[in-house]
Amino acid sequence: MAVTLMKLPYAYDALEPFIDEETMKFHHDKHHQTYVNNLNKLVEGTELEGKSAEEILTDLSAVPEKIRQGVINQGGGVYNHDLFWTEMAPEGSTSISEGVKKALSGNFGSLEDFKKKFSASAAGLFGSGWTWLVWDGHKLSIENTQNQDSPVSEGKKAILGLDVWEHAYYLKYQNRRADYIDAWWNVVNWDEVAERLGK
Ligand code: MN3
Repeated sequence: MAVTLMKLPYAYDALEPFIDEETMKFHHDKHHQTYVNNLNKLVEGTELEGKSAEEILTDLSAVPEKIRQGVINQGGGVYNHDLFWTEMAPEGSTSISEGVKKALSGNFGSLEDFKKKFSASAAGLFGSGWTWLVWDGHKLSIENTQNQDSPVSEGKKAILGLDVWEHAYYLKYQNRRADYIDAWWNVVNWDEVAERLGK
């Protein structure tokens, strides 16, 4: 079966006023859909057809060289956005567990320090890309990736991801990426972070 566009787990306006409805509609229905369509086109007729974006990205050496960069871009666009929608929730609907607090404090000093470091990393990313909290099997760290490059391709597990492409915020925040990042913290799905940390 071809890769399909994930359904949003909430309404388009559920993340207002932090992430606006119009941005959500364009971002999910247009941008994400395009990655889905393009990935399906790329893998059609290859042995990758029928695999999930995550499966494909986890083993890039199995991707024919001719389509590899395309698959990194389009497959990353599918997988990263699936994660992004899941990692957000309406304001106040989730809370930070003691376990998550402890894990983040242990690695970054305190929860506030973690947020500061993550935000600074996202604000400092030049061009288009993502900021991640990742688990490499030994420790948690914050890292940026360019374009749609995904931590899963480096054998890392994404715990939390923030899309800092301009399409993620430009309609509401224009050039004010820092304001978008500050607002986004209000809609982080901490239950999902706990779930991913626990595994
Ligand atoms: Mn995006």
